[in-house]
Amino acid sequence: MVYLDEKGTVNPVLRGKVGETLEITITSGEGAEHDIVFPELDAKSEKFTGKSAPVKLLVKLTQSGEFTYYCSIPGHRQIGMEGVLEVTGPADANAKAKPAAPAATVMGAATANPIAPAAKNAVVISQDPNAVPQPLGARAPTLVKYAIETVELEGKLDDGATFTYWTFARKVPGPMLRVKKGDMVEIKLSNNPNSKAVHSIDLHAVTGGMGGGEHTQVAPGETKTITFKALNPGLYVYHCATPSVAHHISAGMYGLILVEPEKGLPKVDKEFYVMQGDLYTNHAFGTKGHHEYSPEKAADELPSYFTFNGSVGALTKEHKMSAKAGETVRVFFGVGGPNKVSSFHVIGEIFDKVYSEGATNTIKQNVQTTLVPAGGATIVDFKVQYPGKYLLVDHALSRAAKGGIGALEVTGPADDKVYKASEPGHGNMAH
Ligand SMILES: [Cu+2]
Repeated sequence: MVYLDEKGTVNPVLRGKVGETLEITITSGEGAEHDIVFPELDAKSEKFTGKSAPVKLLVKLTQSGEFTYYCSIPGHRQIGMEGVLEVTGPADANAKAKPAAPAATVMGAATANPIAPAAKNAVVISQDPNAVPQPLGARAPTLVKYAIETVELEGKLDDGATFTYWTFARKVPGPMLRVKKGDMVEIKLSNNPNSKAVHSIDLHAVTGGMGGGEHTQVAPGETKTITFKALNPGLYVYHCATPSVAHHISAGMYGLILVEPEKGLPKVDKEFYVMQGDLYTNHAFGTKGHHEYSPEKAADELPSYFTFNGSVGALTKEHKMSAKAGETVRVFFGVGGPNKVSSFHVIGEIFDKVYSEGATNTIKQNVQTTLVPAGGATIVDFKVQYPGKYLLVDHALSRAAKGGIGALEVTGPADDKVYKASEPGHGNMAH
């Protein structure tokens, strides 16, 4: 991505003299959202897309020197949208006064961080953990087709808080895909015409083509298709692979694809779909109002939120995970990230089996906590033998207070040969 002037010069050097005002008229030649900023001169255009009217920006040349201009949409500067403005002439007296202390104080006050009101049209984006496709059974390899739309929308982040999510099919995580080893899998990716960014899909189950990321970069309103052979069984993460990739993933663009081994997985009574994400917003955890993505916090890897299935309370209030005592339970658990690994644990339970890192051919038994990498997954199986509330957590437990918690409700008779207490519990560790 680059800036072009009317002669077609890439990222042209702009020139002016101190005291002049530079007028820039700018449009977009493609679908994604852009802007132009001159941070050293306090000038910033409105954001625009291919559908916007041309945007005008006036830049007051208050001091001489060489200044940078670039697109402030995360990732765009890094992939080419950057140029230079040269200002010549005597330094202006007013401009010199600017860095003085009183002015700087006023600037500081003006750039406090007020939050916009929560988006009124915000929708529930959290994926239902029960939305697991049926096991495929013993069948011959076949052609499996998926059509997925990427959608940007205002979503509920927490009580009274909203966030601009980027999604696969309007949910976080995106739909769980389930195929069999040997299948040919067709992925048709469409980007909603109302999107502002380009999106794509990279599935870790794919061999070649950067997992699909190389050939699925779709501008708003576009559709692209890839087909791959599911060569290796296992549980794999998929995610958007458009720069800045960390932004697209953090904003919700991840999901899981299960490639069943030939004979499938052993049968269980209940299967669930859960994914952890670290979310970087421009306000602290718990602030009511509308949050936007913060590239600065992402660069420092300091998440304001941790989520299980996209939002705070997704698996404690929005959706129910339940089972009966005596049933066998399986959790397909993945970490979208983008950055933080998970020490996945269920409070009051032991994993009877763990398919570490989503590998279906090696099984560990009797595991308390299992490590799941960013961009990785695991399958855990356990039999629930006692009623109550079982909390799903990342055992880096500060994260539970930032939203990273879920609950599995087990009903049925209490077997005092399994567990016995002298006093009734309060059962309310999840807020
Ligand atoms: Cu994307």
